[in-house]
Amino acid sequence: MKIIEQPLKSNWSNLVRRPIIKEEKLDNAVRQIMLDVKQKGDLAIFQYNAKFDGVNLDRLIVSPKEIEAAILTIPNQLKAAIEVARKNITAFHQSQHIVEPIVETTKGVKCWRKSVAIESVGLYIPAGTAPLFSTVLMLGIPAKIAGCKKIVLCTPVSKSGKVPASILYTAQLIGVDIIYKMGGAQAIAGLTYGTESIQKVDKIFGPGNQFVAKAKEFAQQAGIAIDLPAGPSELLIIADQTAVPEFVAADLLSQAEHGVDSQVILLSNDKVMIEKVLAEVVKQLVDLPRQAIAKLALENSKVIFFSTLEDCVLFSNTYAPEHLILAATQTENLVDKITNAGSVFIGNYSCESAGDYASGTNHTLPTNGFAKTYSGVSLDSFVKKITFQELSKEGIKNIGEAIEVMATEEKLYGHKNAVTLRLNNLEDEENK
Ligand code: HSO
Ligand code: ZN
Repeated sequence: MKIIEQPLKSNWSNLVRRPIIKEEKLDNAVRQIMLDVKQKGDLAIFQYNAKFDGVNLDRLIVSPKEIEAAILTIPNQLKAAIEVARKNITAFHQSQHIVEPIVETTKGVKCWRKSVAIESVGLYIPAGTAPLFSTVLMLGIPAKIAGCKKIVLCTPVSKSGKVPASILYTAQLIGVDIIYKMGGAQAIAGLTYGTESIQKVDKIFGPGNQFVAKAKEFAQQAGIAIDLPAGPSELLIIADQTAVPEFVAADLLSQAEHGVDSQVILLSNDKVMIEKVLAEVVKQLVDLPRQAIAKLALENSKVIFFSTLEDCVLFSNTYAPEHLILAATQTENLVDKITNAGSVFIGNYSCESAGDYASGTNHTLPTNGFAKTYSGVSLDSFVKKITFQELSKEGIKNIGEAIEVMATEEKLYGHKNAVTLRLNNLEDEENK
């Protein structure tokens, strides 16, 4: 990992830049996949599944028998672990269900807002080198709490044609309606346009590789909502002299093992701490089964020394990390200064893995600097909020004149008339 000392503010914009992905080729390839699926439906999906995943299927939908068989293979210990996560994720997301009050803004003018579930949602679950069944919990639980009527899931399958048992188990546990065997851009295309066997959805959720992320962009252009613009996963750690080097190194590696394009960044105001953490990284890396991936990710990563913790937080705000760990004991002061981050882990015992799996917060978070403007997935992601208003006779009398004056100023006499007619009508009524 590259160590940088006290970089000048003028250089920060270079340091926060993420590796650039070559766009043009990707754009053309994904555009073609979207078009093929739109025109040829299931046939195109089967063909792309064969081409990219090397699997020849005769149906896309997972059968009830396959699900039953998968459930039987799940050990009790794993079931119990999933239950711990399910309970906490449910509790946290349930608490986001807030019924807003009816507000009488002026006597006779009542306004309120209600959350209504998005009708159908599609969850993309990456499989590949690591089947992320935890993402089924993170997306499926809030979808259920929100009351989405149709929840479908898609995930790529390997040559065996089987969906990992942990994904099937978790999907049935939280009540997913249909599971499709398809991944990559073709899966997003299927959810966007619908095919003979795939139901088109209103909103698509979930992380994925560059192809999936690009396809979600196209889906958006086709009028389907998406959760977040996705990019490779990131972790930034701010460690002071009270951090525990073993913990910090383990956290950096936990994120680095996700993919070769993962980014991990360590900021510290203590040079000795930096040395200890780096030594630990080398030590712990040897025992990681995914060390080849983690090593490559570490090559992209940075260690930066700042003389103050304030500068560490300022830099972090400029970087806007997906995950931020404050590996320190006196954290209150720092927490207040955080303005950009997807999810924050406070103190030496709050590892990112806790939020990745079981503490209750969502692990679908904004990457690539989008934490400056976007929030992670939550209950809100599965609803839209409709505003309502009801004006009584008294209400329109109270604000009518203001509307007339404003509409006149905008030269929109039609708008003004809609009020004037009612006010005149009320006056006639009163004079009878
Ligand atoms: N750190 C990942 C989520 C994840 N980790 C799933 C393990 N499984 C992106 O936030
Ligand atoms: Zn993770």
